[in-house]
Amino acid sequence: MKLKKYYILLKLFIALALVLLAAGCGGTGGSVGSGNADTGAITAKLNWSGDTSRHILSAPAGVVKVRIIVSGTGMTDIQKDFDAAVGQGTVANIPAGSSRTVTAQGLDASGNVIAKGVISNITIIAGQTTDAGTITIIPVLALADLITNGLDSLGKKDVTGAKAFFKEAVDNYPTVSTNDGDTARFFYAFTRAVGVNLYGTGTTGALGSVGDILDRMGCDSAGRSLTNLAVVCPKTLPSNSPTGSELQSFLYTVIKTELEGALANLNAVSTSFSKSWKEPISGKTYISDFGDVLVLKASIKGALAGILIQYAYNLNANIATEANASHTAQVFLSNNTSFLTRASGYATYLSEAKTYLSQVADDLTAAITKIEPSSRNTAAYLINVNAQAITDAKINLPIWKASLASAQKYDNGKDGISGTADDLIVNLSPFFAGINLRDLMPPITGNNASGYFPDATMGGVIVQGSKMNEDKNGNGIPDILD
Ligand SMILES: [Ca+2]
Ligand SMILES: [Ca+2]
Repeated sequence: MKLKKYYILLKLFIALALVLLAAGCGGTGGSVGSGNADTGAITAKLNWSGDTSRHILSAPAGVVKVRIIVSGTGMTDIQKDFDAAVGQGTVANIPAGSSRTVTAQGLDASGNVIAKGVISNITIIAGQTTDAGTITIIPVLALADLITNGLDSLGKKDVTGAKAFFKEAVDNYPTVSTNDGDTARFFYAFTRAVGVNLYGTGTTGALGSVGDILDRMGCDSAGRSLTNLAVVCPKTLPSNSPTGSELQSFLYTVIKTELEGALANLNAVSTSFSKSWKEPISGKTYISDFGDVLVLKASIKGALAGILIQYAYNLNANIATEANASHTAQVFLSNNTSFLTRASGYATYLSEAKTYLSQVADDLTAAITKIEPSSRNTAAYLINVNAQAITDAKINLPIWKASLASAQKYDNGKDGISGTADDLIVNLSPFFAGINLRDLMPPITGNNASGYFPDATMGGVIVQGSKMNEDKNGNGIPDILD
């Protein structure tokens, strides 16, 4: 073969290869233009048959749209939709990096995912186009099957497995408004709220899971079961154990994000939701309904408020150093002079916490209204409440909610509701404006208080009736700390 002829053939081959790359096997692929030096491109072929030995050219009936999602650590998901009939498309600007996952979804006219395929461990190189290979796409399970599988897993105390099924259900059927749709959203929220990941994420940067914390503390990988936790950790903590500040950031980023996601799921559950299921701890079958949704919302918002409040304060300390040396509280505090002082940005975090806590009162009030009727408040339901607790909550919830913003009276019963001399008067608004908690501490000697609180009102929170410095045994130390 002469050189010139060979050159023409080579050019033809390259052109053909480029066309194949762009079009995949006739399926919808992503071919990608790179916008700047930090991003790369990806191309993939889609095989709709579930049989990798042959490529089926077109998407099956019912698939009107193809969604390509590129995800990975340290990047925001990049997703783009293509008309299934078009057969090719471009996804731009994928941040360079390794361990990227490419998900291809076949969407029906309602936006439900009816077929899906994933290819993982793809490396995106800046300025280059990576061939991700062939993504085999197979039909996903029906919503009812995903719910059955999820509840079965839950019944077997496999919270992590259940969570995966419910996530799949919510991800694949985001627009279904039936009771099955509500069931998926409720149980995904429930399992993601309780189903923390006890295994390491395998990343070396910021803490990504509870398992990462256990790993850094040198704890055994055995015994990491959500329903039967029995993890053994070393007596001497490794020097790279998480610091107080790292734990705070973990709560604020990882856990808060997960809880906010759960809240979004619950906000999409309709008031008519009702589902019978086997609660794994007792093994009994209960009904969950919108009353449970409201109680779960209140619990999650309470947890979010807690995360925001802790983040408003400096709680940093080298935990390993302090714990390994068995330092007393006195030494700990002198080593960590900023501990319990306000962190930068505290006003914003405390204000957000206050808003959540106000909503907790609203959600619990709505839950009581839902649960109280005698037809509903029975043992057949997961959450039922005794009559006295309902009466007390109706009195105290409005007072507690109002105390977030202004001084409120809790009657002590001695001089009746109308008399106020005996009342405990609380105003939480100074707390949410931001109090330096370090300044409110009593003197500490060794591990014990050695004097009174400097301010028995705790920064103006306890307006009347404070017993913080009550000292009936006269030993110079508040009785609540004796
Ligand atoms: Ca009174
Ligand atoms: Ca005392």
